Amino acid sequence: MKKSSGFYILRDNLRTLRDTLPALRGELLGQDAAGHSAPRPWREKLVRNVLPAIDFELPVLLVAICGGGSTGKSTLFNTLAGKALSRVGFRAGLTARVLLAGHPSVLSGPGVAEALLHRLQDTPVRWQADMDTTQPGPPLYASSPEIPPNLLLIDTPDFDTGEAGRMLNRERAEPVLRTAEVVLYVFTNTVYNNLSNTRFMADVVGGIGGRPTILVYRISRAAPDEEVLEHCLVVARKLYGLEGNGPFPRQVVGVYRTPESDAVAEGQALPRLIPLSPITGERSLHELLADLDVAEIKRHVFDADLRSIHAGATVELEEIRGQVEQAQLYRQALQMAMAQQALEALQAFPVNEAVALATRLFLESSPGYVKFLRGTGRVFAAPLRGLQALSHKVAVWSGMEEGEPRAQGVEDTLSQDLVVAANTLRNRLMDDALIVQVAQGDELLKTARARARQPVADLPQPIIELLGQRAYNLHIPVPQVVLQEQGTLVAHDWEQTARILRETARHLIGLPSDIEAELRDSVAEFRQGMKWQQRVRETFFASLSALPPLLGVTYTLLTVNPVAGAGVWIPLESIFGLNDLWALVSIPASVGLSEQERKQLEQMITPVFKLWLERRVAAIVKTFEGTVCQPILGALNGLPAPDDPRFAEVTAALARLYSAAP
Ligand SMILES: Nc1nc2c(ncn2[C@@H]2O[C@H](COP(=O)(O)OP(=O)(O)O)[C@@H](O)[C@H]2O)c(=O)[nH]1
Ligand SMILES: [Mg+2]
Repeated sequence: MKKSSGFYILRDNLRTLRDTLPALRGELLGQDAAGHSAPRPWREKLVRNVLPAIDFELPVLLVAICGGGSTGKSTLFNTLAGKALSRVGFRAGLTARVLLAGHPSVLSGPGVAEALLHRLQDTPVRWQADMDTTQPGPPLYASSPEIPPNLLLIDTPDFDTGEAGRMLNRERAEPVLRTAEVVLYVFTNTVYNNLSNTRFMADVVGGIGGRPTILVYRISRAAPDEEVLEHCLVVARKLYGLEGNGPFPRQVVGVYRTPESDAVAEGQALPRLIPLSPITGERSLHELLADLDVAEIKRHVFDADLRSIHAGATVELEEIRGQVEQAQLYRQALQMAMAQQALEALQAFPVNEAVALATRLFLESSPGYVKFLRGTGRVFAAPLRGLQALSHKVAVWSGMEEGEPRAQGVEDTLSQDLVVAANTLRNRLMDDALIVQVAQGDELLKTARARARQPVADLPQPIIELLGQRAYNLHIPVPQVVLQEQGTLVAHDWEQTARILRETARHLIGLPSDIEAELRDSVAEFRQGMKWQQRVRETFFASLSALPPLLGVTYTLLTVNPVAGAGVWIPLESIFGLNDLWALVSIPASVGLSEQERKQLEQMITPVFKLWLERRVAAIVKTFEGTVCQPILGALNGLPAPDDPRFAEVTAALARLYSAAP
């Protein structure tokens, strides 16, 4: 049973290669394109040569009995089958066609025989009577429980019988002999040294990398074993083209002698096979056949095919993996492009609300503020009401509450900017490479470099273009499936997208309520961290209350070195993996903040602003994903991921194929 497990491993590995790689390729190119692509030579070999001999529920070997005319092949065949399936007789060339016999569990229908003999012209037909074998025709098959289940036994026409000047039977026998995985060579004392026969046999057995052979030598009982063995050695070495003296070639797996017997000729007895040589041991032919290691023999027979399958499949696996990794890189670049485009759209967006929220939260938690208000006498006895009043004022700035009517213009500008950004994004997607700007240390840059370092044949590589000291343009090649979607991109429905973007713009204005709790925590944290000397002076709050309406914001991408000045620089590097991204919140000089106050303002605003921006960019990216980028994302989502378990399966299948076929 241990031996058959080797067969199942081989079979399953080959099935994995047959099914999994084309499946991955199909998902990668789209089934249509994959269906039209040229078949790979390694797959042709696998499907046409190797699998027909292996893709069975049970391990089966094709064992062909062959030899010259009237050597007793059919008699041996019948003996092993335990049935008179093949017609025997003294007439040379009596067997005129191929006859297969197998255990009923293997040969219940023509399927297995057909598959194993797929290289023959005719499909096998069921055997009816022993006379059938004397008439030319398609191969016959019959079942017999006596035959070991691990093999299909084949009786073949003589290869040395002539008829009308042609080796007619040889033509009938040769294809099946070349298909056979084990050869049982029967020869008699009269022909053992026959040059023509051994030449033909050498050609046949040596044909597929030297197939295993069992020798059956019919010779008089009078001949001593040593001499019989000597003859067999001569035949064996000739079969495998070995010169001079030496041991049996390793391909010879058994040697038997069978005595001439009138009882056999008269049909009164079965031929007796006597094991010779240590190779055979004491095993009967039946035992030896049942003992054959199917997987090992198949690996041996198909060695050349398995090697080229291994090589071809390895190349294809690497190609597919390369394409999948490239698609992954493209996906990441697309995320970045969407985020960048979202930021562009937000540039004209008033940041006041974010700053206003920060201010409000800060003030609400400030005992100093209460003191300040008290000092001015404004909230003398009613600090709470005063706080509420200020909250309202801030809320109005931020657009959370209706105060002065909010400028309709903001919404229009924003939705206009969003349409422009969406269009720019769409145009970027139509290019033959997706170009994104990144800074030194960006994850995407690292991934692109890694991909460029391991180029895959025929696959365009990412191009890394140095823009400035720390900035790069990445040209990310467009995956095949995305190229196929470019037609859909051209046909984009802008009216619908504009509608969705307008809706998005409406929701972007105002503060998302869910971030307030998060912000409150960060303000509390900020306060706790403040030292006595840094305690905010009351005047700071006074200035803050006048600040928000005066603030403006600009974003600067890839700014190398923000210079301190009238503005507040907010690093945004944690957002969407964008590096070296800064937002410059400009503060008019008239506000008159001291350096310390500016610093405090910066500390206060930074978390609010980051969160504010993050939520907005995320909302816009989501809209892009649902509109302009939708066809591309749909195509990308159908692709295998780099960590798809099937890659590991194929890799393991290849490793097991290789370790056994080094
Ligand atoms: N004397 C003798 N005759 C045999 C022996 N084996 C087969 N025969 C006879 O030889 C003739 C040819 O045998 P067959 O099995 O048809 O040979 P094939 O042409 O190789 O298939 C038949 O009449 C057999 O009965 C044997 O061991 N001794
Ligand atoms: Mg015969």
